[in-house]
Amino acid sequence: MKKIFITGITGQCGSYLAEQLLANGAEVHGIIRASSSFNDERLKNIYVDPHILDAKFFTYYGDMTTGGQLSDLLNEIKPDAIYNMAAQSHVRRSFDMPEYTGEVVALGTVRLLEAVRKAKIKTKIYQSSSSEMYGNAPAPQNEETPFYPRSPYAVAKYYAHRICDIYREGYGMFISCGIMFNTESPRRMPTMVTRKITLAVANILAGKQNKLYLGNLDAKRDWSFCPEATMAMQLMLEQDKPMDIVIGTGETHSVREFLDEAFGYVNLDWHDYVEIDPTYYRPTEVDVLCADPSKAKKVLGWEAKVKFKELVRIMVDADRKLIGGE
Ligand code: F7E
Repeated sequence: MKKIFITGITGQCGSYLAEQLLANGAEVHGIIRASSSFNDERLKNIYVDPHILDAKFFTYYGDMTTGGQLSDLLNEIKPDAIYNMAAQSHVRRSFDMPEYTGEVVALGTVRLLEAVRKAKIKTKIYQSSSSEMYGNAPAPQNEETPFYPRSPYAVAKYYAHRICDIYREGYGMFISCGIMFNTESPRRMPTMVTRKITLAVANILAGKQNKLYLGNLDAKRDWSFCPEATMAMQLMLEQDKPMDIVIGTGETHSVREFLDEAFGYVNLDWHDYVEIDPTYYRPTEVDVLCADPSKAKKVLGWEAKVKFKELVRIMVDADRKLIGGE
């Protein structure tokens, strides 16, 4: 049985990954940040009491801002594979918390790599890199496109991406980086633009909200369905050699188009509800992200099946069910 260690297991992608790995018979271990409020809502489908005999799911309190505990845990668990999904992943917020973002995203990654190196564990590592690292490099972006990070988050992800490359080459470690374009689902954080919109649609229909305040509607993103993207991550670690691979749909759509699709689906006109609040603008914005996922198709045989329209509908339907008042 494979033992897997996941950082960021309480996040959107981390929780799907844990579910899929458990379903495939793996033993899954993950760290959860200590907090006075519950932050493990996304794990409710897979939680089991660790005392039961055949328990295969274990969580520990831990944080990417402290290295010693990561070392202790890895020495104890000795995982066959590690998925580094932990991040302060909100780009706008990274401008308000640049130091903390660097601490978790950049230094957190090197702490993890050092813990593995010092423990001398033979393990495969998956690093969640981000398409934000491309900044305004012309679309479509692929593995050869140069990076121009434009936010504290993106530059921290860039550090993490490069340090993985250095450890891979310098120490012969198996580290694969998925350059992930935006991944969305009903588990998306409600402050990310897609979920903010689909929750607003549900709340408006239920008579609980009458305005939606947004920032830049012209930005274009390549939005894929998170549980499909997490399958690609697993395929990356099934390869014989480590590599970097772009994961996305190959389509790009603006925030405005997302509004058209989400509100149009329930016969509402978003112009009646949306107002612009400049506080949501970013000091430096990334205009167009669009994956060229040809390497993923060629090497992993992976291709996004859920495309834009279906994704929007999945999210609207889920939020209507959540909010009620259908
Ligand atoms: O913004 C615009 C905003 O916050 C998308 C993270 O997973 O993907 C994600 O980063 C676009 C931006 O995601 C609002 O200016 C307009 O252009 O949903 P988002 P993101 O910044 O693309 C990458 C790949 C990651 O790695 C990140 O971790 O939408 N926008 N109005 C808004 N965005 C937000 N959040 N809120 C608004 O009101």
